[in-house]
Amino acid sequence: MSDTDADADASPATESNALRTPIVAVLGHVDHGKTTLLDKIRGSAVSEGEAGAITQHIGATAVPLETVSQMAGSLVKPEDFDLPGLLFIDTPGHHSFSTLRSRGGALADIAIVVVDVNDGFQPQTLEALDILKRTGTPFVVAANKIDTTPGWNPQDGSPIQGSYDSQSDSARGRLDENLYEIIGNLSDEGFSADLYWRVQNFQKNVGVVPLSAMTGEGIPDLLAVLMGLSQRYMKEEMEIDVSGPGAGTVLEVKEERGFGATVDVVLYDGSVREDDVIVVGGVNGPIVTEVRALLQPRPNAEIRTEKRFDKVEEVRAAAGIKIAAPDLDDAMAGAPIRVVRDRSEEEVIEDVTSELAEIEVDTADEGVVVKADTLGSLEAMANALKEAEVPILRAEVGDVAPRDVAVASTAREMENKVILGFSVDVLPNAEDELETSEVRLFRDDVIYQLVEEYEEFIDERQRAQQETVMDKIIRPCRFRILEDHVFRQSGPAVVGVEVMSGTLKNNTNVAKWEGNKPTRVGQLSGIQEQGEDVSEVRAGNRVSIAIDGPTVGRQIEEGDELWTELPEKHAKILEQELSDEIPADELEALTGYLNKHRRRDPFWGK
Ligand SMILES: Nc1nc2c(ncn2[C@@H]2O[C@H](COP(=O)(O)OP(=O)(O)OP(=O)(O)O)[C@@H](O)[C@H]2O)c(=O)[nH]1
Ligand SMILES: [Mg+2]
Repeated sequence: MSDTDADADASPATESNALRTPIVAVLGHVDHGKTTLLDKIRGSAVSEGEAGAITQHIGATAVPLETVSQMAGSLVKPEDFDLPGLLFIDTPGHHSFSTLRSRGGALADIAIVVVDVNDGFQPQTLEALDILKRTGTPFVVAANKIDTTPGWNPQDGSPIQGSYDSQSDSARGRLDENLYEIIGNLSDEGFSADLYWRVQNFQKNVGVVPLSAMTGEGIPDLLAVLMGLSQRYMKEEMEIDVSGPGAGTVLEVKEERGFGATVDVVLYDGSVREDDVIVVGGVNGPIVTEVRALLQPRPNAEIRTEKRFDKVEEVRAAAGIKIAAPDLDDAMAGAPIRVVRDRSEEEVIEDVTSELAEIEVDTADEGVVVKADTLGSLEAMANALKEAEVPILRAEVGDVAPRDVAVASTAREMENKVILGFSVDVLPNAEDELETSEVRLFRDDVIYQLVEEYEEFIDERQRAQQETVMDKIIRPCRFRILEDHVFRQSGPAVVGVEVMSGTLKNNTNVAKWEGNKPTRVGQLSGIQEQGEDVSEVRAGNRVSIAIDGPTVGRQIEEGDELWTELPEKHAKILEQELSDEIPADELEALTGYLNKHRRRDPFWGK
């Protein structure tokens, strides 16, 4: 440890045992209490300082074993553990957690899914569970805000058993009801779950820990479960070569006074030292640079909000660390970062490139433009769009730039002249371009909402298009001249008819089938229903109509079956595009008309 200075001892991972800190991701729906829970554990007030109390970026906090055992009291005895503590990753509830990758897997070793006991499962709860399922990450559920149960008698900082014992039967009953609802919801999602003290095997079953991030009751239990789980099932995975070249994931790219662009990183393997050459995934490919300064947040401090960093010479996994180095402006949140050290630079660049390639999105020749704030969210967007069968022309990390507008405007179809922006800003000059182009921009901070907004736009457009088509198109109709209902022979002929199928409209051409051919007999010039002029009449009704052209007894007769004459093009559109939109009787008229034509010409209207 000769090259480690005194400052670095603040890192929980500097002991020679080479067991790294487990990485614990805190996930859950907006406002369910993730940041407050971490605040309670680390003794800070990050949540209160957040704009609108909403977490915008992923953060990291190293909590040493001593702090954990202080909080957990008798439930966590430091001598029972040889893990150095826990590294907590806070995530924004409105954001997808898949930002957190490491070498193709999940960055977190373990997760806490925070669920508000009163609010229950919400969209981001499900999103979090989906990702945990996909990545096979073990997790516990923190059933938070138990103090809001009506009639609750708070027991600050107490283990849950003591807290339970101090409640009235009715308060306990209410809480139990909510807890069983959560257990039921978990089982609906395919997880076998129970209250944590009933769980024997945490690898098979999900433990639910009732707690309050506000009063701290139940938090000792949560910490005991996390420590127990890590120590028991993950010790092997925690054994790393702490002096090997570091590997990590970029959480955020930030300007820091005096340093320029810096990256906040979660280091999950090896170590990083001052003057190490590093390779970082960037918007325009891997960036090779040299570490100028390693800035470590103090223990129990959130890297996201910390103002005072200790400058250190070396950091060992697992840790949250701010790295200052030249040329980091184009670094990408969510991208890999690797220390070169005794390997060849090419080899490490290759490593980073292939990891970036894993996340690359399938693109098509025609599709929408996607922008997202991090690689992980870009990947999540791409997955969501694939599921919704929306093709992507180009997908990139970064704010909406003029170039994106230019690319989107080259699309042929209006529905592809679109930019979908997830958690990104619009650069001022792109704003101007958007105003003068046909390109539409959709922006949101929730992936599924962004996809939904776009789908609504598509539906709306299709509906509008169909309506204009329907307005312009001639619709099929079959009708019959009634016996003894001839009111005028000709000029125009006025007869009583019954509409058999479809809708009869004024000003349409009337045809009669003779042999295999329709003959136009004239044009409808008036419809009267019970003495009133109408412009159309539905199947099943009897009306009198005036037809310009024919004479009754010559071109038409009592009892004749007549049809609205359909242009071939209209018949084709009706059959191929609108057959789901028109009523059954009209479809029958259409089929009848087509069949008659096709007896002569099988390809008519095709
Ligand atoms: N009564 C009570 N309120 C709580 C508890 N935990 C959190 N809150 C409150 O719930 C609100 C949201 O808490 P946060 O910790 O910011 O929630 P979050 O999950 O981090 O939210 P995002 O970061 O936006 O996803 C705040 O007003 C907290 O004070 C709890 O256990 N009891
Ligand atoms: Mg938060």
